[in-house]
Amino acid sequence: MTGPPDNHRRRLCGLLALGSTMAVAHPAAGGEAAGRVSLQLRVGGRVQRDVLLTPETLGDFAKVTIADTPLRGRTGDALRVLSGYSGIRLTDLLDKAQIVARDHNDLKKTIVVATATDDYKAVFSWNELYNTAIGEGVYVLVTKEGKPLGDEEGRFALISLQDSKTGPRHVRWLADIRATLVD
Ligand SMILES: Nc1nc2c(c(=O)[nH]1)N[C@H]1C(S)=C(S)[C@@H](COP(=O)(O)O)O[C@H]1N2
Ligand SMILES: [Mo]
Repeated sequence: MTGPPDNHRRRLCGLLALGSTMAVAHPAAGGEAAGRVSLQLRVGGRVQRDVLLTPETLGDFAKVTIADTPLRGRTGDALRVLSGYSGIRLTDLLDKAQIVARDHNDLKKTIVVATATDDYKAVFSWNELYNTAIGEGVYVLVTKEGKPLGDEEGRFALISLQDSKTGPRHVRWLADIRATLVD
């Protein structure tokens, strides 16, 4: 009576171990992240000066502790909870870069596009960022548990905390933030 139950137990343990690994690993932690990890972030476009960030040069920007935030997909499905992050307010970065406004109404037709290395994009308007509560909740995530973000998110990611569906504007592998004047 030793053979089959032992085998069975071993197989069961294997499955349990596999299950628990899958529960903690992010879907993008494996092959999908290869070559996509954003090592730096450029803030540019229609600005006075480009701002270049690396994990070593977060410099004078204030790092804020981000409260636990449920990540919800486009259809409202609960994906996971973001926790342990710190971030820099997107408007702090834009203030440093200084969006160019030549005409009195230029800012009102300025959009800010956040782009990842896989070309995933999230779009904000100047009014949304500087003239609504949503803007107060848009952060570039820079650390998790006090360390640089892991490969599954790139060293930089973006989140819009006030969105009802936080998934779509959670930009992993964030590499570029660009101010643009719409036509
Ligand atoms: N760079 C990048 N970020 C992305 C995506 C993507 O394909 N590429 N997918 C988005 C979508 S559709 C959702 S719902 C969330 C899911 O969050 P998670 O994949 O980090 O769990 O990530 C978003 N961020
Ligand atoms: Mo999504």
